[in-house]
Amino acid sequence: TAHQGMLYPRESESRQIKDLCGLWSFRADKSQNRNAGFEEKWYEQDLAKTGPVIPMAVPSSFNDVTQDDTLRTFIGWVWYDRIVYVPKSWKTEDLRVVLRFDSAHYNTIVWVNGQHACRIPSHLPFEAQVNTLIQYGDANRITVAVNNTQGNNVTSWKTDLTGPQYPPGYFIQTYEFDFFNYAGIHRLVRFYTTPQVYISDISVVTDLSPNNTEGSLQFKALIISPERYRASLTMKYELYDTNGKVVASVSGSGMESGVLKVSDVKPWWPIGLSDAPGYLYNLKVTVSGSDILDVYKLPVGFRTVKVTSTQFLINGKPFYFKGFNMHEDSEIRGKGLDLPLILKNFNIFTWLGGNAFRTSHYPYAEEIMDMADQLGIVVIDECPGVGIRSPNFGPASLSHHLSVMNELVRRDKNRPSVVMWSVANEPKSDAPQAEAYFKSVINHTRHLDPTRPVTFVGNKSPSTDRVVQFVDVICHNHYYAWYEDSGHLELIQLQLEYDLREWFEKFTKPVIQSEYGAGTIAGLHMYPPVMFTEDYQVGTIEQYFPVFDKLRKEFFVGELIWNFADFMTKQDVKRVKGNRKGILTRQRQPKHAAYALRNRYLNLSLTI
Ligand code: GCB
Repeated sequence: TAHQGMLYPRESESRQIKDLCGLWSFRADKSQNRNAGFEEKWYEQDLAKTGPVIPMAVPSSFNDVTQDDTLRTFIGWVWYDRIVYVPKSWKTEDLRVVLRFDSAHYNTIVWVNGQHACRIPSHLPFEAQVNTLIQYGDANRITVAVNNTQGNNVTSWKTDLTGPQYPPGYFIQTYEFDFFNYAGIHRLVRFYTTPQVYISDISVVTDLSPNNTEGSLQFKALIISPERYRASLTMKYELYDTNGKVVASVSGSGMESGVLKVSDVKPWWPIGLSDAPGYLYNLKVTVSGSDILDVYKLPVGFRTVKVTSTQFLINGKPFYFKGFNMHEDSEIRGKGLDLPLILKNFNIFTWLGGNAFRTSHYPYAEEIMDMADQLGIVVIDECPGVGIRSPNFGPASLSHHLSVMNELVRRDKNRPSVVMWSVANEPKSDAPQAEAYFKSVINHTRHLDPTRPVTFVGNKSPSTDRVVQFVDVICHNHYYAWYEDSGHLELIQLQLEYDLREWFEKFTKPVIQSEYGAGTIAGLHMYPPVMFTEDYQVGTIEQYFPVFDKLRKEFFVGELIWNFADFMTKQDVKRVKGNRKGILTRQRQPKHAAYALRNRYLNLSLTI
């Protein structure tokens, strides 16, 4: 059942939601061994009674909210709690009450009224049924402990560095990935209810006739029900168009799978390929006994994805990715969900003429994915495996990786925007152990979802790489005239064309330039261009374009610039208050390169 359940909480005739976001009480456990919270059982009473607390916003990263540097760089457990009233009306045998966290970074433990509710390692949604833990019509205390240190697959957590240069009990965490290790309760926290008989999961797979006029939707639902109801359940599946008209429906007793056919279907098209991109139907699933029991409405889009040796086809048409790598990152809230920011990002995105992004380097909030579905923006959905290298090709890391893929596919499998899975970013894919490791991860992902291509995003060369042989599309990162041949813009075209051709010639698979760019401090200018000026960023990307255009006619299917916006990183001599390769500043204002890219993207026809 790893691939089932955890549908996004949606209100319906049968489901209610109670939002638990807002200000919570908060404390970082700065005790010498970082373990006082567990030893003193802070979850057994109000956090404020066990020591001083500060208010903390949920959702938000905690790091940048205060003026306290020891909190910005804190390593270990932070504790949150709040009191919440649960309505008396929820006390009925017919109702399940579920406590849901959309995401917290990383290892998270939750208690309700001092009793353990759930524990989860990272990033993706987690939930627990809490009926027996709550007091109805009364106050309830929810306590959450979150730890920002990570398993040994990406970072190391060094404790008690000794020697004259460190104070006693000194902690540092080193990590290789190039974004700040923001932590906290990053996404929404809610109670939601379902009936005891409930729709736990729905999976859909769509298909289109060759001329895209007829659509079929295969569905599979997982209905959970107490034994006594099971024989008498009837399921109804109705497909609504955007005018609220039912265009197909089917029902039957105990029916958990089937097919809906739509003639004259409106396919889900990427932006730029149709006047009505991102067309979504609503699949309404109703479970009834003698009465209606549960109702869930799932947005669905009809589209197909197929990869040939030279093309990426959406609905049978060659698709060219023109877009961005992004990050969930902004001032003050760090990685915390922020709806105005999400809207601003998408408004800039469409203003720039983009049609695709990669969720570098972890799964993004479901609210972001919803927008991509609605706007017709194409997504490469990446799991949080950054820089995997030895010693992390072992069985423990592999099994963790497979279960993260289960969770990611479970969460995003029904999204038309998601056209490809990325299982990792820049692993050491030339290491001998990488071969068997990634063969397993990629095969596993294909098995979970046979309808979408699978890739990883790499930075090795065709002669040394051992993993590209398993992927459907080659995603290649390279920073010509930046990390090597620094300053030599005149080399980009030659090197880029040589590399891209070499990839294609060896593997005969379509190629995407999945990262390229140049660090740029907004406002710095110099001509002829030098590194870190806006002129150099424009000069860089302008060297890539002619090669992209030339190879598009052959096997090249997309360009994703690094990065949409500047973002925070750990402190490093190569970083100036974060990574400055954004074509926008961190405040989402355009650098000169944004205009250059906009000019290209708006004028680039999608068909060759
Ligand atoms: C990369 C990484 C990305 C970095 C970027 C850079 O290859 O995938 O996480 O931020 O390069 O700017 O160095």
